[in-house]
Amino acid sequence: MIRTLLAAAALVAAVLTFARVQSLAVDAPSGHPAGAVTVPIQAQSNSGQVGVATLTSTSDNQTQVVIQLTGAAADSQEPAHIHVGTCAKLDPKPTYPLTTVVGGKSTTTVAVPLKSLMTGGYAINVHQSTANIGTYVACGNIPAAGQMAATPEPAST
Ligand SMILES: [Cu+2]
Repeated sequence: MIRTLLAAAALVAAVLTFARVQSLAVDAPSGHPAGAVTVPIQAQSNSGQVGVATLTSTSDNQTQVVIQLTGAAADSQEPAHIHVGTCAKLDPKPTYPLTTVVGGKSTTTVAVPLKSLMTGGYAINVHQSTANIGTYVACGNIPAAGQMAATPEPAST
């Protein structure tokens, strides 16, 4: 009888311990980064400049933004920012400055988590030059997280 009770108590303890471990596992931050998002960049002002911006979550929860445009002159220097709004309706005041796009390329680490940018309320835009800052030559809307298609796992071969 005592032996049965002890066995039962041990079983309960084991179940509780297991439940606690499971709970901790759920509560702990997952080690997985938020991943990467590719934002298509479309030409504006008949610039002919198109490409992509790749947003990647860094290990310290910032966001690396890599812009790659074709159609930009090799010696072009084009200011770029993340703005509030969409390409159709942009707040002209930049929110997060990006490294100037030189010859179509720019890499910046922005001190904001990727998920905070993925609200559907931000766009990346590229200006013709410092002198012509009011002329937008390219723009892409950062999608809301809920709009992202799930990235399929690579098929095993
Ligand atoms: Cu801007």
